[in-house]
Amino acid sequence: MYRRQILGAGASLIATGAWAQTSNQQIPEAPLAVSSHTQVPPRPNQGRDYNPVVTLNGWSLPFRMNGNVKEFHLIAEPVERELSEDTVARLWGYNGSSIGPTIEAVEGDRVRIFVTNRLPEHTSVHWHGLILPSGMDGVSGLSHPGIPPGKTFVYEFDLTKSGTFMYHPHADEMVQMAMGMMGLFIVHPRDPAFMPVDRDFAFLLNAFDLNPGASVPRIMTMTDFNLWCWNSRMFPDIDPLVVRQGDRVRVRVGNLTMTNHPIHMHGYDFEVTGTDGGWVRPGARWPEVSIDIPVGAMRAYEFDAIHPGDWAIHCHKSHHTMNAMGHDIPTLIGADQSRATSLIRRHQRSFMPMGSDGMAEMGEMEMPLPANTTPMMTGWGPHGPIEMGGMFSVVKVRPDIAPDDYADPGWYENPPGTQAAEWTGDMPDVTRNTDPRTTFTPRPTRATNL
Ligand SMILES: [Cu+2]
Repeated sequence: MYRRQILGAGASLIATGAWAQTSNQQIPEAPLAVSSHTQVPPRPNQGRDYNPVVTLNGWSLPFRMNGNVKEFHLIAEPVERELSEDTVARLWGYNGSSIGPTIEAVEGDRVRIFVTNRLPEHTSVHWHGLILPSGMDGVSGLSHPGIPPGKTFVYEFDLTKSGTFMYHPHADEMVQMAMGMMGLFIVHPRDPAFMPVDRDFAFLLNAFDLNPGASVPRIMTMTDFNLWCWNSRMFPDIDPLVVRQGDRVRVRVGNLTMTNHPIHMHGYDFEVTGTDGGWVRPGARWPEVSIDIPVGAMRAYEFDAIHPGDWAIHCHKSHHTMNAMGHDIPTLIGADQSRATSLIRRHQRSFMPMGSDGMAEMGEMEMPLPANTTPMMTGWGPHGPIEMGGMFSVVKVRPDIAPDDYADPGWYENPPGTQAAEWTGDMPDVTRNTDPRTTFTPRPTRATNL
């Protein structure tokens, strides 16, 4: 049935002339995702050579060469996605996954992308940031009619520049993006010597409003989402960014949520080298340790991975490194809950008062949770609970990693004398400043013993 549908759609496209030169060929296969773990793509064995990107907890869409044209096949369809090992969401995506597979091609390529719609409503694909003919821009109703359910449309254009781009529907956009429809589109430079890197990571920031126990996101939410994801995956199950010490590393981040995300990486300063508008010239780059990713924008940054260790990388909005949480809970820091606890326990014996001393206990406690949700603060490191969630992962830099190895090397062992530890000597007197006015510290005099 499905094969008949796509052949039928292909025949109608031939009639328009858009696909005339390949009319005797079938639409390329549409591979499906089988896993929520990072699948490192192989180097291309046809077409121009490039160094593939590593899509965190994602994959790259295989293509075929048809003459000089690189052909891909996307299928827009309902998917099931493990947002974490404890939370499965019923989303809409592409080729079995949300986010959809990353499309990788090379500057100068001509691409032909078949899009089959298996959703219950029409869709379209907008190629965010790419320079292309107006009729290929994927705004339903404006660029072309929406792709009806069961039909296949074909997009075809030349890739005129390299860079970091993305794709998403421009049809019933609020619903289709809230349901997880989006993917990365990476165009590699034609000249492999242009800004080469050893490791090239990519992820999209996306968010869902999914109540604990539910599996279909609420689609009407404007800003108060409760699950903050990278590539439809959240901590503690976002794969680490595994790096060999000394590698030149690029990280590409795009934002398809409804708020900005300051992405902060520990251990390094880095330079912003690209946006979805293009590459930043060397003289215009500046150092950062956090890079704000505005809504609907992409950034690429680079660094030389000279410092070994386990380095946190996360959104700096602290509510975005949390999993499902109620936002209406009162602050109980300093509150005496003993009387309320005894009253509540008359009706619910297992009631546990929490929050009087802060929320860190949430990170250690293994409380019974409803099915299909992930703890708000979670994850265990080598030294205890990490108390994070959502948009958090770890950059793992190690000297002894093979060039194409991305397997998790485990936790970093800090060399002796390089880890903070308890002070067990005498405690000096603590100086307190009780004067609300600015206090000037006198310059040290020459007599000060250096
Ligand atoms: Cu954020």
